[in-house]
Amino acid sequence: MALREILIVPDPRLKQVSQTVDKVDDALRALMDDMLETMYDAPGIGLAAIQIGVPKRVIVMDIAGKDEPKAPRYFVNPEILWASEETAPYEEGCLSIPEIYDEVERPARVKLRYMNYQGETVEEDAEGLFAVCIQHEMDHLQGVLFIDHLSRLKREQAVKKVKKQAKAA
Ligand code: K1U
Ligand code: ZN
Repeated sequence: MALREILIVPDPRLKQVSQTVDKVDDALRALMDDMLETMYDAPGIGLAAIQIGVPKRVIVMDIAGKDEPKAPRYFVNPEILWASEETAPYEEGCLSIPEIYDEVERPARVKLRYMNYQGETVEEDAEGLFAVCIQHEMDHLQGVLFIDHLSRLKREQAVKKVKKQAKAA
């Protein structure tokens, strides 16, 4: 397993649309292992492959609380089959947009289909933080960042702040 570098805005690779995965094989599992290690190290609760520069439709996640055992999850070629009309707000963050947090409104519940670490197709309902995180990560697969859901002013301010942090580092 290896730690990978997380891309930071305004890296243009973050705007790429990721490609469908053909099959879950050992090479893909090695990528998912690296992603999980990188996510835990950051630390974060989710990571899309494009955030480490790999344009594949792959997501890792662990939304277990800090006093709970680790609960890694893997999503290959995730699809949203259904989204609730009811929405819910959540103060989101992103490892590619360090130190910026803002409220995003998304469907409160979604029904998903994806392939897991073993390559099995799974259908599952998501709500709460799971629903927020999977929608945030699936946006990454389309080249969409949570700041794209904010006003142009807030988005530009966020990118400016991140650029300033990078210069100061
Ligand atoms: O960059 C990412 O996509 C990961 C992102 C996921 C996310 C967080 C909040 C709402 C939606 C999606 C993060 O993990 S940001 C860091 C974070 O939320 C966190 C870090 C340490 C402990 C708990 C949370
Ligand atoms: Zn993100």
